[in-house]
Amino acid sequence: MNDAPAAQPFHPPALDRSVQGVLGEAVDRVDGPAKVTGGARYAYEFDLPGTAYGYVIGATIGHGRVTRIDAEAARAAPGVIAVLVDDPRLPSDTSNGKDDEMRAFSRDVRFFGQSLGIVVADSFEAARAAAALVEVDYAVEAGRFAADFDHDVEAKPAAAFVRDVDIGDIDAALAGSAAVIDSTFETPMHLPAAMEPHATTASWDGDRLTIRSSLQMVAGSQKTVAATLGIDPDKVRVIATYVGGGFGGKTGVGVEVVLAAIAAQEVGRPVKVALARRQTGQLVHHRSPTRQRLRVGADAGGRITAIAQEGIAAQNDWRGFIEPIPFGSIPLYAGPARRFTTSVVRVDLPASGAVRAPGEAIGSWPIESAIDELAVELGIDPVALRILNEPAADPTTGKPFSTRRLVDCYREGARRFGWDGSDRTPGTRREGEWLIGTGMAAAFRGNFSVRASAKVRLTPEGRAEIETDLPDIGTGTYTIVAQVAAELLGLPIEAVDVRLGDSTYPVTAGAGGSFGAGSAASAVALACEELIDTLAQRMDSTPSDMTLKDGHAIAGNRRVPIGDLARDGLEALGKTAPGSFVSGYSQASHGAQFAEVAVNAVTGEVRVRRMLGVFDCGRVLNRKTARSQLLGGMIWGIGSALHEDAVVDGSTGQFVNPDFGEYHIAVHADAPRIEVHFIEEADDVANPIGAKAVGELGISGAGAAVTNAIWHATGYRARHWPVTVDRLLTALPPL
Ligand code: MCN
Ligand code: MOS
Repeated sequence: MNDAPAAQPFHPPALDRSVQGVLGEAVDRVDGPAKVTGGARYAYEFDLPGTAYGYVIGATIGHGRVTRIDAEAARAAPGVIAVLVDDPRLPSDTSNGKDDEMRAFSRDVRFFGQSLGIVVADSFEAARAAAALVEVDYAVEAGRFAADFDHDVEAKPAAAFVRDVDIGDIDAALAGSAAVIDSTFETPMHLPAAMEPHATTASWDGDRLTIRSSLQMVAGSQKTVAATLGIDPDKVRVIATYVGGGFGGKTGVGVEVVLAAIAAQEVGRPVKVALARRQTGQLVHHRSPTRQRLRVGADAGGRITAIAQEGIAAQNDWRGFIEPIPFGSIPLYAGPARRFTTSVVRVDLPASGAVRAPGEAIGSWPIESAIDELAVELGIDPVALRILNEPAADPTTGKPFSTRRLVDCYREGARRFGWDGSDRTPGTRREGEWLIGTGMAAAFRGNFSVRASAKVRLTPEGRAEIETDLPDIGTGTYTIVAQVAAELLGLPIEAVDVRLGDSTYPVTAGAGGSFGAGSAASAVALACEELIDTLAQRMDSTPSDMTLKDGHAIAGNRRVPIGDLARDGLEALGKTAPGSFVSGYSQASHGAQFAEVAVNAVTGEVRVRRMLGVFDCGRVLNRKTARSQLLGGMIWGIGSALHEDAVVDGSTGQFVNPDFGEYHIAVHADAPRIEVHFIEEADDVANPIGAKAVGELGISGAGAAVTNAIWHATGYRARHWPVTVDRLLTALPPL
């Protein structure tokens, strides 16, 4: 295999020749039956012989020092096997040199709930009960438990993933503009709140560790666990066969994974650890709160003259991540004067980190609100204003777009939704008590080209077996990987077996950044290309003269079962890597979001009545699972606009509402009729299979469409998410 990144986009020719007809189709999830019948086993469901249960002991102050720990009562509690808190043999620093939330036994408390150790018992309940008996005294120190956006703002933080943009003279351009918007927005903390708990079963066989865990990234997690424990990565096997959601919160490994491994070694038995729901607020990263100032200027005709998005995020002193607030805005609109900045304020809280669509999920709201405000100011239809300011090339870097069908998304969306942008006067449509409004916004998510590899094996039985370490976190990986192989090798989908999420399988970058599907599907396609070459040789033919269909190879007048051609078991390893050409392009997924809301003029209750999105995400691998991804994102958009708000107690640094009882997300009753449509154009720059990001696209712009619709219904311009009744009620027009 040639590992050098290609200098030209490579489009596997088999993609254009294949006739099986499954790729892109709305194929049911191949793992669906296992999931609904309970056959799919998740990390906490492995019952290895002798398994013990661990419970993380959390600090009950937000900042300070532990002065005394007394675990005697806990050790004497029923069912307790061990309490690991004050044993000199324990590693003194598991922070890995950089991640303080990985500190398992530290006496320096940096945030509420930080691990002080672990109780191991013969049941979860016994471990949890005993953890409550551990006596801890503290020297409490004052902490910064709220993001103070007015003081000590650090510009250009070194860790920022998007570099600041400063082109032209913003102030002068705004001063000379016919219309100017200058608005400030605040977004709260969001929790990734995956349904499956953060859970791990750890077991040792001699010096070999196996971690069965709920993780988005297998190879990366293997490295982190090994580095944290100071052992060779080859001695660590990570298995994540089924993952019940992660939403960014499982992109790294949490301290409970390391604690499970240490505890299993200590007690000489497998140990399972799951975080209780309330612990996830403390031991899993959250989406940073932000303040964002938007300034946009335009000439009288509506052409943007200046655009600035200046954001401030919050982060603790150690985590090397800064919410990339303007990431998606940078390439979005034309305009000569441009300024996009990310600053940070420091807090004494658990880390903020990547939560579904870091950057766009919260950055898309202010910019899409400001564009809506500008349209009102100019008296131009917001759809027309966006089309008018659609750039021909990346307006910041000048690079060509790989593929960009945003204008088609606007037009198709407006047509299907029945958008009428002619009268945007707010508060004019009423149905009894209800004020009705419509709103729209752009959706965009930067697309990443990353490395991935996958093995495809053809068996004498005419089946294909695929292995890759990319997990399926609810996205549909099992299904799309099977579809690619079935399509290219001409096999019924039932003849493909997919094995995922194991560090013994070929490496991918994991399920993150919405790069999982495109990269892994490309690796599978490249492996299939190689197998097709061999099959063609064995048919004394060429790939272009051979047809693969329904388990047979057909060339000339011969039709041979593929299993017969693979009698010795054919195998190929496909590897994709971003070509050297990738850096010459600006690439993203796009979309247009439309929403209709009804706001009760008496109570302030908001009901989203319908939503519609049209999306450009390159080749669609599976219309059903892609649609589900976009639906899920759009529903999160509703939750962002109306419900989600993680609250921290300003006196203790404790999350007040980290469980599903109190952290309100959009649920079924909040999700209206939602339509998803695609504008499909394969993007050969993105990756060989031409598939762009889907997982994080649907959330982008969705909340903005909702709040723009609320403005149209009521005249209330939201400046704080979520738009709760108390915020809206005082701003409603008179009855
Ligand atoms: N897909 C498609 N056509 C494409 C791209 C994707 O049909 N061109 C479909 C496939 O079904 C694929 C899925 O969309 O499995 C997601 O693909 P992709 O956009 O590549 O995203 P990843 O596989 O990298 O998954 C991670 C992504 C991220 S970063 C977050 S956060 C997120 C998301 O997916 N978390 C999720 N969607 C989630 N969905 C569920 N159910 N649970 C989560 O935790
Ligand atoms: Mo997604 S936040 O990149 O896991």
